[in-house]
Amino acid sequence: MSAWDWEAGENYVKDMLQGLNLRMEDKCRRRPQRTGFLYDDRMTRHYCSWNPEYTEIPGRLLKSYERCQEYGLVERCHRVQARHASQEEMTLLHDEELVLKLKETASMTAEETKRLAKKYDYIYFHPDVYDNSRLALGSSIEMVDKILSRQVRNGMALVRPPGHHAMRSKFCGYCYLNNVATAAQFALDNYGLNRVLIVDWDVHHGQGTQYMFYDDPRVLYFSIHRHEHGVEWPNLDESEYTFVGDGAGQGYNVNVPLNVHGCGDSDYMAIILQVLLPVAFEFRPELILVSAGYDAALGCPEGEMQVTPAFFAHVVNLLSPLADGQLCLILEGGYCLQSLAEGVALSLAALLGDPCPQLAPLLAPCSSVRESILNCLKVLRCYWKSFCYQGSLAEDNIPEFPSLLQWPVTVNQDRSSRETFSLLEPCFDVKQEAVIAGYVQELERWIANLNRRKTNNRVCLGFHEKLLQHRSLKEVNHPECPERLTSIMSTLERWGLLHRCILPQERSVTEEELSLVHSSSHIRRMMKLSALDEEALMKYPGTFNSVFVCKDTYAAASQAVGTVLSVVDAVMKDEATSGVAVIRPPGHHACEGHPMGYCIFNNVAIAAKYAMSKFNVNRVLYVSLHRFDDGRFFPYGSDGNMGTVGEGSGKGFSVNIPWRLGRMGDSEYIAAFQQIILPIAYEFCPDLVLVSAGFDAAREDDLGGYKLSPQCFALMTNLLMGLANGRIVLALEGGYNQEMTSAGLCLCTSVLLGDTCPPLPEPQARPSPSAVETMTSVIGVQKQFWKTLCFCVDLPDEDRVRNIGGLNPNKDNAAEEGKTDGLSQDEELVCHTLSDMTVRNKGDAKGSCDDRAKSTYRQ
Ligand code: Q9C
Ligand code: ZN
Repeated sequence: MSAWDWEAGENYVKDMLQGLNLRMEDKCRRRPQRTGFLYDDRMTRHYCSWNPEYTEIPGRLLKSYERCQEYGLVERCHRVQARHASQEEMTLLHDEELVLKLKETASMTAEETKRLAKKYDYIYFHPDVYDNSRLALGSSIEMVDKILSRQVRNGMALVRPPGHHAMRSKFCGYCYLNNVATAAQFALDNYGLNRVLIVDWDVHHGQGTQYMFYDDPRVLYFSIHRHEHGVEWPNLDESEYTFVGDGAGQGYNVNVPLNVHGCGDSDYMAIILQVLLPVAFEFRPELILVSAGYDAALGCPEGEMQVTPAFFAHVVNLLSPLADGQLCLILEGGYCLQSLAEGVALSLAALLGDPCPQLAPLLAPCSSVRESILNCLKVLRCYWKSFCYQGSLAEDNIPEFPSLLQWPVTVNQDRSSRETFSLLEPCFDVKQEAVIAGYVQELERWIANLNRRKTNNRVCLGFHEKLLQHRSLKEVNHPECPERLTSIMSTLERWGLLHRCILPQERSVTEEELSLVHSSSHIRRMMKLSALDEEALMKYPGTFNSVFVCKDTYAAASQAVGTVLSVVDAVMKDEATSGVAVIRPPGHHACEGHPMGYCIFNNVAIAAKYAMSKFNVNRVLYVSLHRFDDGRFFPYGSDGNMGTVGEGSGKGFSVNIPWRLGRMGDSEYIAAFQQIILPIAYEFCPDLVLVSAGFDAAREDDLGGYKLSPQCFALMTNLLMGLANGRIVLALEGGYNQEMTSAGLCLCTSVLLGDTCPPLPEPQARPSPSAVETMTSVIGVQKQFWKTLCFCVDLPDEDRVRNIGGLNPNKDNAAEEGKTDGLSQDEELVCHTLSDMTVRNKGDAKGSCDDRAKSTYRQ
């Protein structure tokens, strides 16, 4: 629906809600969704007999499997049986001759295979290579089949040999048959899929996979790889960012070449947030295949990178709301046994929905990676409308990175050295050996310090009858009514979510706890309400802005605080992974000395101070997305503007995203998460995430006037779940359309319980121009505090890019018209309304403050 038509809109919303209800009620009848896991020790048989130590060794599979068992993950998975690929499957993407040749190697002598191997780049043969290649390929297809036939939600296949370097008629780089590419083709052919995303996080460029779908828009290939301007293997021009696809496939091949080694989580996360997520959300894949190599991980001699094993779990979490959760990891490279095994195990844990181990506070990406990212955006922004945060560079301006005005220059490799048999050469020199030894030490420390957070219960859900007693005496139909909570509770029950949660210890709140935020005069005044008669109560709040009270107001408001504190207790004591407080009155407008905007006590602010004093964490980051309309929307004035960034030592720890002009929807909120909230949050590295979970930005909410879908709230929750080791607590704030609020909060709870994030009802559109302007202005204000916000720079415009060198001259048809539906639909101002979803994060002292000072761009 491009233009909002209220009548169609209402029907649409009804249908959507009905669909949601059916889906959710159906879901609780079904068995919980499982994670598929495939390991078969037959695939450990082959090795390089000329150099048995040589990197691609059987121990890779064994160690990975052992680590998954040590973490108790294997028994939680649904075991999928390995199987051989059929002849037909092997030739889906490969020449028959190639398959035949591979088959023949099984009966060749060692001398014969050695001669054959010399014709290829980094290839050895072994009598079992053919059988294992068939097993690896068949197993990859089998896992995809299990996922697409909905027998499992997602899965991981531990296979050898790897596949992504294998080409139609050439073996390459330890790969014989291309497992991931063939599995994608299988999905297209057998399930009629139209959109498959391949994420290749192996440190090498999966050129085999790239070639297979280079002109096919149904398969989006995304790869981050070591390149060093072509000096690094496989030394191909085609690994450059300028290779964006051909014909109908233009824009559907995304290469992010790394031109330095030593890249770590900060570099990789910048690529994920700036390049992968925008494209992936816009593409809306029906299936995600991951070429899951772990050779970018700390300690791997092939990659010489420094990605921590936990990073891969975060990528799994960030991708999991897409494709209805259908995510399939297929092993590729990874040659440091410890970091490989750890990376595999933590990825599998993430597929199972375990909280992601916390990453160290992110720094700015190094300048070379920043340059690579900007070069990618330069060539991709004509295909993907999500890339809209970079302006266009004036003709006579020199960019920070001159390469933005140049075509990439690939260092020409002397390929003559390849004539000798590559597998007999050492893979790295003495100097590199020392570096890697250092990385391995660091890795060992990292693994020793890792404590995987394990709780038996996923969600602690707080609610109390007393919360229903607060009500407006004057307006029976006041939107902030007790039915808001009863409607939520009954939906939780109907959707089968309630019994899956644990309940917190019942508790009230002490005056001391209230005074963490509020003045004693305010507390006393609220206490004394119970002594007033009805007439006095009706008149009472006259002096306050949008406040009503009754004689039970104090009881309810203090119970609301008590409930959220008890949920925080449960989460901080690891009795539950995360929490939800179904509470009212809401809190986030309440000030130190007075109530405001339906709020009596500030639930979330008290929870933040409480967690600081009781659990010894001492920094709070406040992030708020809200309707602002230049100060003309409640609560008015400039406090909510983007220039309000905190004071004193708190400077930079308040982040306001003040929307103006038009009705914001899913696209704008998702964009703000990708562009602003996630980078800042990963840089801040909170130990607890508190969400002021208001649902009045949802569509059909008369007070908010925005149009978010309930699904979008679940998505935002899912994106935040990677932070703080999964310690996230949602506290209800506004939300005055009861159906929307119930659906929204229940979907959030469902996601916290480990269910798949429901798909968004509409495709991602380009965020409205006013939202883009707001976001770039916010980034402009905040970038002095947060080093990860370093991508709002001007890029050469399309004509200029085209003139630089011959990139796809006929790409115009691929660029789609952007949807710009924000401006035309300015809403009337609605007074005395609340509309926002705020996020408050809390972190500890040893966090990033010092680091941030140091974190200018690394070399
Ligand atoms: N120093 C996979 O990861 N080694 N294949 C190049 C350059 C070849 C990698 C050594 C690496 C092949 C699946
Ligand atoms: Zn690799």
